Amino acid sequence: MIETINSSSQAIALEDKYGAHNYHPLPVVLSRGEGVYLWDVEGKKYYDFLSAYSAVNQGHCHPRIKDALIEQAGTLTLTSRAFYNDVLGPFEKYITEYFGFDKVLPMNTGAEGVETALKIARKWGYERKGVDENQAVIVVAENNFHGRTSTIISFSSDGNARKNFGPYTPGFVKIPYNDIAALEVVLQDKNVVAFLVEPIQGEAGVYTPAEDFIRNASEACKAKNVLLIADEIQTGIARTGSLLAVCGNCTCEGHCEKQDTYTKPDMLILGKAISGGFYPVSAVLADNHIMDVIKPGQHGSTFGGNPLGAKVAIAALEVVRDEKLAQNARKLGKIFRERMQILVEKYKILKLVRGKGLLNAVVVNDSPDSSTAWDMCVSLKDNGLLAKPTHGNIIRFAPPLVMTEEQLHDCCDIIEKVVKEFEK
Ligand code: IF1
Repeated sequence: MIETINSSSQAIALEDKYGAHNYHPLPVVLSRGEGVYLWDVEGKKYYDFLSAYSAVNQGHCHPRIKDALIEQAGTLTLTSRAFYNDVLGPFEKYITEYFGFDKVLPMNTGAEGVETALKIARKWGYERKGVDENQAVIVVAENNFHGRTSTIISFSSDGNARKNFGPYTPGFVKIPYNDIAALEVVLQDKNVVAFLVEPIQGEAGVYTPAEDFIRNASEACKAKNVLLIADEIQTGIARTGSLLAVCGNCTCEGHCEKQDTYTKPDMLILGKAISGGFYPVSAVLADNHIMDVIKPGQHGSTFGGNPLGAKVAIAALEVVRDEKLAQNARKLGKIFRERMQILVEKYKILKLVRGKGLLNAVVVNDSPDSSTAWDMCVSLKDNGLLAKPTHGNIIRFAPPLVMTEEQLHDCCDIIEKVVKEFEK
């Protein structure tokens, strides 16, 4: 029998009993979403300040993306790549022009996108750079987050994400994030084929590097014939106030390659918001000299490039451009950090605020082992705002990018009220 959910506690009990315990959710059970709002089973309304980890930048249930999904769902959903379909080609043209690359390889989840990029980089290393078989090395940053496959957790710094999942995939070296000198040292190894990096580290607590970090990393890699792979699964699609974090200070919602601000990675990994939260779609973008190392039978996925996901992704990207979400994220992000900075100065319980666009974090002035940030998030929830702590004492604030200025001020008032409560 399928149970009808009448209360939050009933839903929580079901998940607790029948679901694997691989998450520790905030005790709220959501049943509806629209724009920046979510509603729980009891009908209480919340501002969403997580955006499904930046997957719903366009807001919940965006009508334009919903229409695209419904129309395609009644037409053709999946063919596999054993045959062509009439949506994939137009999607591939659209997304490659949108981001300025020759080709795209479509997958489903973010982790699959990362795996795809790692495989392409290794193959490129052997076939184009001339690295000896099985000797390829990929450089990653400490405290990275790139997903949860066996290979990806092999180079994680997070003990909890790694422990007892070995043996680990070899071929990765770790350097401190935001450390060009350390990068230059490891690039001396001629077996290095790529540097995989988040332009801002999300999971690490929205750790923003020096302004010129990606630019300098790109130049260092170029000098050694090493591929720069940007994981923009979380930072991309207007989240940080530009179409991509690698766009730097450019606020246009499209591919413009303004030389003074844009750093073009050799491979770009996208996921999450390229489908606006409707359907898992991820993508790896690269130019021909890299992407062409992949031949039939060497990589793929049953669902990757399916017409339903492709239609949804086109609509989701159109929304980003037409609604000028990068500009809005930039404008609102500034206001948010200004308002949080006032709180940081006024209340001892807050240590600092950092971030870019609408990807921000507030560090709570307590030990990472304390429950303060969690308790604050529970109180925020009670006051109608949903956010989630990370690394114990950090609260990430990432609302949908369709938020208005008035709504943002309303949210900052809620946060201030809760901070005041905890100051006592
Ligand atoms: C979870 C954080 C966010 C990502 C980057 C790849 C992936 C992610 C830069 C993999 C995924 C997620 C997954 C999520 C928690 C989460 C997260 F808290 F870990 F840092 F977003 F803030 N690269 N990030 O951020 O994408 O395979 O999940 O589609 O529950 O594990 P995926």
